[in-house]
Amino acid sequence: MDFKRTLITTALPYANGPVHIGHLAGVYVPADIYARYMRLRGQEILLIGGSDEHGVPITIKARKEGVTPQDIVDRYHKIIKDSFEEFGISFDVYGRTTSDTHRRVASDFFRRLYDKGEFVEKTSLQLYDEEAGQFLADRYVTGTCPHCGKEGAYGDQCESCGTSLNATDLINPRSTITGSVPVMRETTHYYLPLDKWQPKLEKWILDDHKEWKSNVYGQCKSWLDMGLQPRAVSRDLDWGIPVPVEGADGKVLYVWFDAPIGYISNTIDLVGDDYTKWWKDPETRMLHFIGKDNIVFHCIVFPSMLMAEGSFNLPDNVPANEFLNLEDDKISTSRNWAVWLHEYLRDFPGKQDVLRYVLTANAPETKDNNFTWKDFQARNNSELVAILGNFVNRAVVLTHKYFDGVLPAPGELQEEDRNLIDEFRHLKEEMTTALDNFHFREALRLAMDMARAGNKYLQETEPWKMAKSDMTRTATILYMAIQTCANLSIAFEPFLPFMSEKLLKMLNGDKISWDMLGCFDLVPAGAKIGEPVLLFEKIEDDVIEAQVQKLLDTKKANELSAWKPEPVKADCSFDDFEKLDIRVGKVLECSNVKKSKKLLQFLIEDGMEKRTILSGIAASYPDPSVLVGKEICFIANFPPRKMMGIESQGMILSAVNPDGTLTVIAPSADVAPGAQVG
Ligand code: B3M
Ligand code: ZN
Repeated sequence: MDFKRTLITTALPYANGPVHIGHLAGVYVPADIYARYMRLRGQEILLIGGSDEHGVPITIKARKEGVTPQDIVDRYHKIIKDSFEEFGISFDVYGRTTSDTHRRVASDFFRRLYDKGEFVEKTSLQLYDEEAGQFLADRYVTGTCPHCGKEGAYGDQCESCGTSLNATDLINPRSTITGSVPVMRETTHYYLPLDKWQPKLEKWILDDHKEWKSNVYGQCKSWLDMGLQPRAVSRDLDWGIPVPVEGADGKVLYVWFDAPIGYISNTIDLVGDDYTKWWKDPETRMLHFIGKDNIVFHCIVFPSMLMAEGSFNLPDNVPANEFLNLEDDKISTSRNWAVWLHEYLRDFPGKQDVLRYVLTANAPETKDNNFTWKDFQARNNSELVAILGNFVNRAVVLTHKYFDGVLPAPGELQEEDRNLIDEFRHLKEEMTTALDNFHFREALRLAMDMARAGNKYLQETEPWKMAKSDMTRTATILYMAIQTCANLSIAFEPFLPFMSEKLLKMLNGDKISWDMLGCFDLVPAGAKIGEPVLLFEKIEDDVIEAQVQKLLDTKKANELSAWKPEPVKADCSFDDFEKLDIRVGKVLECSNVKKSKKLLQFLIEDGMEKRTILSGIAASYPDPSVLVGKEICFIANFPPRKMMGIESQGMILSAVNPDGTLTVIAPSADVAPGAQVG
């Protein structure tokens, strides 16, 4: 490592909702793993986080709820900050972009570029909502994507194909405030001429950073190949940091201009004037942890801002991840299709590490990946419990059983002992390379291989048998097993910090470092080993089923809210209607038709005689007896029809529900059976 210190930034989540597993897997868990790893290596680092509290998503949410944007960001900033903390994301600072520091820093930054003449002012036609009396930037407008043709693209980005858009690019634009069709109106904005920085960016990324992840490098290359355009960095909105220039009343900084400056402001909030060491010293390297939808902003736009300013470092790497899906469906805040961190912490208290483990083992590092509750359960039960937890438990329990919990001195090492040490040194080397290259899935797998090696060692050496004949050898084996536990507390610390702390406590250890990993004299002979504590516990089926049910309920609620009634059919004359004889009848009997999944057989009192009617509604009435005694409506003059060998004399009327189930239509008060409906 030829740098002195590392500044690690994490994308600032919009404070318009809580964070979910997609955010965690894409950004915060990997950043935290890396930060913890760096700390173990004794590196000087800062992990910077904070909420992004400007931008249209926040004002839209506020408008929907009838509260102020400040109310929204206060609420979610607290939820997000608290849940990150409880989850063990080890931020050195978690700030917010509505802070005084940030307002000042972002404002000064803009002003510096303005004074240097780095902006161009351009007057253009923009979409304007006459009903709302407001320009429609970014997410205030939706329409058809000009690239992929999908409806529902936003004015700043099409979520379907990922293309970044200008609001005026949209086909058939509509205001998301009023739903009206916007008109064009003139307005003036400040533009950062990205094209000016194109040659520098090309050299910096395409020539000098070929080591970047291929998804990141590829996206940058395609942007650069298309040719960069000037980008507006102000907006006509009333929520944001005012443009600090005379005559710019009613204009605020574009959220993507102020948000990355938040990394700087949050550093200043933490270390004051010392921030220059983190941002301007060429021996400091900067890493941006982000999701793939933020690549262009962190690799092209923000670096252009930094180049235009002139005194800041550029990022050294931007290890962006792809997306995580949930149960094979795209995670979505607006559709509530997510596992929310604060809810997870409530439903699974003390199980932070389980989620951290699953999200890392399944991290969307090179392609989109999928989270399922079944996989979550399986990884807990058959990996954390059965491999890691089981090994530590056996080592500690046996040490208590044979040596009263006092670590014995080892005898002479034998081949199996030396193999174990070799294997750990080898795995450590591989792990170090994986971590240095941001391959966290791989690094975690290697850490798990260490636990596997521990189990294999116990399986081979069988101390429970050895104790019957050779206590010296048993002492060596358990000495080795406890050293293995100590190694595991180091190897897993970046991934499972809560487990690591518990384990370290059991071993009565305190300080750990990456240098210590691979050493087999970490716990001294004679040390007292604490009582065995279960590190992981089995997760039962009913717990998982409850989570799956919650998602099924969400799916149902979404279907319901997306449901639209069928369009009205072509005209029907009154004469046509009169031909139908609709009547009220009373259900005397109702039961399933044998060998049919669909049909119910009704016996109806129709005022004249009794009639049998078959109806294909069995799936909606698992217990048909609930219909007995009810009055229903039926068509009395359909010609009789045979189904499953039974003659049906009419048709029961039912309503089709949004989820496809059927509900039998009944009169609103008692009606004499046989009465006509009309
Ligand atoms: N708030 C976008 C997002 O959450 C944005 C990130 C800002 S990082 C400076 O995807
Ligand atoms: Zn598109």
